[in-house]
Amino acid sequence: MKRQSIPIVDFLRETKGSILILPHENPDGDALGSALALYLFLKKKGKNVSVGCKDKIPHFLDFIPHTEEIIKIPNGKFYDIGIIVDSAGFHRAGADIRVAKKIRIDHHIGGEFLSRYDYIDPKAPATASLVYELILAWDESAIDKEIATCLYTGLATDTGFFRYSNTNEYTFELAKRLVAQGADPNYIYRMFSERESFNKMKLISKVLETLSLYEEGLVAGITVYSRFFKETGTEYTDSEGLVNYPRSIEGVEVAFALIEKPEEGLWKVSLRSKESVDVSKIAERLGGGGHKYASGCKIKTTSREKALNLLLKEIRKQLKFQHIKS
Ligand SMILES: [Mn+2]
Repeated sequence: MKRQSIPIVDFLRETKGSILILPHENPDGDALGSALALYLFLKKKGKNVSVGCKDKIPHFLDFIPHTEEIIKIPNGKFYDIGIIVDSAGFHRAGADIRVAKKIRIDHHIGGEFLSRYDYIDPKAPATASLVYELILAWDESAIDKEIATCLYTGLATDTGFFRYSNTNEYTFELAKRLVAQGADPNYIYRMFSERESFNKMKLISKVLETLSLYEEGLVAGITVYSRFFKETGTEYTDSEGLVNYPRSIEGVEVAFALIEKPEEGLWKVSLRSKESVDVSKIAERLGGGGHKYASGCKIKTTSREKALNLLLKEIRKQLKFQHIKS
């Protein structure tokens, strides 16, 4: 472990102001795990701290300790300090936030620089690992079973339970420490992965009907029409992770999910790659961002055909650029 001096630690140690911690909208395991771990730690340190989220906590993450204490934003309140975690910028909170000082803790490449207390490391396997380093630099003895569970959830979910390319010696070292500090790997895996609803299975079956291959099988995609949610009694958050189905096909280098959001007049795009293609480049050209292997963006049109064509054009460019396709 690194054990370095981290500017945000000294800043938070001194402050008496109110702190609002923010995961990104449609939060994933890393965003919520990181936010709640930092929240529990700062509370132990006697800080005036809250966690705010625009969205309802998805069922597969509701086991993370203290999710019931998350407040709904925007709430019109003013905070001295806003800390956004696992996000490229403050806009990712998806709500108007009134804070005097903005700070970012994140492992995405690029993004906004908000203050000299930002703690950003694109080499970190998860934002949870940065929160762990922050706590380590301040007071390791404060880590209890609940904080370890939050951090392990962030680390495990962002590494696909230790399968993705951000899984390395450091990832396991951190996991080992968190298990020693009380995180239960089997419990967290079961809670996250094995509590699917019957309705979600029905949604998956509808979505798989839309599965298509492009570019001689190098690209695979699915479409999640908003009517699917109504037809199966599911909701938008149930579309999380479906992009892993096209990704798992042999020979596929780029996988995508097109998710219809008619109320916003757009299609949300999730992009995944397996080995060589940098999908963050594709997402960036469409106004989004993320990591080499996992990125996302939004395409402003209600037409699925237009969204698909625009997306395929950018995917093709990236395949050519990286000489995956001649
Ligand atoms: Mn993350």
